Amino acid sequence: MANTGTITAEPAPITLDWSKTALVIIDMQRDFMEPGGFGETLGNDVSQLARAVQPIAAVLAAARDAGMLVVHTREGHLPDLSDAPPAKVERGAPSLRIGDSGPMGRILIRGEAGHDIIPELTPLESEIVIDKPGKGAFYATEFGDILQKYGIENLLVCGVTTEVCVNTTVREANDRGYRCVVISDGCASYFPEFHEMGLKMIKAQGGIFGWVTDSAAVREALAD
Ligand code: TIU
Repeated sequence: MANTGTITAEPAPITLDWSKTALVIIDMQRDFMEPGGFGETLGNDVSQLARAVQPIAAVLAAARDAGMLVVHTREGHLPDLSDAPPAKVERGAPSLRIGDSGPMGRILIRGEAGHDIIPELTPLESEIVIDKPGKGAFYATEFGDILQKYGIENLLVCGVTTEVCVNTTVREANDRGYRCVVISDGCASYFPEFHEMGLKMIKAQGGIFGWVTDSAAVREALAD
């Protein structure tokens, strides 16, 4: 594999040094993807997210083959809820609140079955897993330090949901100087229109937050 590759993307193609690039997979957890988890307690149709799994699995396999740094994130809270702001726990009228017991254990709590990454995308022992209490991967985590340690300048970003944790993380990363390339078919939302607009917001105005590509274009660039 060449050290650099050019990904077809919008608003323009982007050439990346693979040794300075990480694949970041956001919150592909049972709590968002499966019935009985946090996503469904908020009133969402979780089946909307399934379409992102296969494209992510394909990019993950290619990234592993290429020896790329892979980072998985998980949204969730400590069992005593000490890292869960009341403003988050008390929000809205969910069927179960964060910390309540559900069919996959306590909702959005670290160590519970619902907090696990789905089996199709289980991290390898060698891969990094960032546990985050917020929507963005940088807030109150070691994510920034780890990217710096590995000399990362570019992020290939996918996961769920497009307009919430993916967009928040991309905005945080963009302000910190990372080039973010978002994999459109590797993201999904409970609201298809938010998915579409969430991607448009990233690539508009000459790529105000980053670039948008798809899983086939990433695999093609990695295979070159
Ligand atoms: N509700 C929703 O769309 N998303 C979240 O609460 N978290 C993530 O996006 N991971």
